[in-house]
Amino acid sequence: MKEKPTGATPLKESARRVQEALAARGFDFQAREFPASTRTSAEAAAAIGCAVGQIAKSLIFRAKSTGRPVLVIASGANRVDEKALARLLGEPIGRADAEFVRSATGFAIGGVPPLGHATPMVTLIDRDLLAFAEIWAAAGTPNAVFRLTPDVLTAVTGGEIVDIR
Ligand code: 5CA
Repeated sequence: MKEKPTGATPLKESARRVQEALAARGFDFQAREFPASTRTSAEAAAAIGCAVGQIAKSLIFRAKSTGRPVLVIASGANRVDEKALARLLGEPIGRADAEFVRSATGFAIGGVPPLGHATPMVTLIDRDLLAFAEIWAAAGTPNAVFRLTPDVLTAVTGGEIVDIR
């Protein structure tokens, strides 16, 4: 049992912000903090004991014409096709750097959650995530995740379901 007992330590401020964003949408969930890293999809899946495809990774891209941030919530098993993404958005896109991720979301890479960001942004959800009964997303820190369903993910993010791999 790698998980810390519930309530053993107070949640980090970043994780608490995610929990509050969910609570504000009427969803009661428990962020789970692990002693092991959940920084990457593979590490998160190993710590949780789930399939890597069940990890909902929150990736930030930067649209090159408008400069707007774009959130893609992808299955941990998938690589995002940037050309397909550019076609969907109607402008070229690139990967955001660490600084852009931090300013757009308010969170550091490795802990970016699918909601509760500093700036609301266009959100696209990988259709492959819908195949799972349960999925896991980052909860604001590189050690915290929370479990949810694809339906809840869609509801709380207002994301559009697309084919992005
Ligand atoms: N907590 C885990 C599982 S939910 C997590 O956040 N995974 S993740 O895949 O969503 O976040 C890591 C992602 O951050 C990588 O897939 C990669 O796209 C991005 N990333 C990592 N390093 C950098 C970097 N130096 N610049 C820009 N993006 C980066």
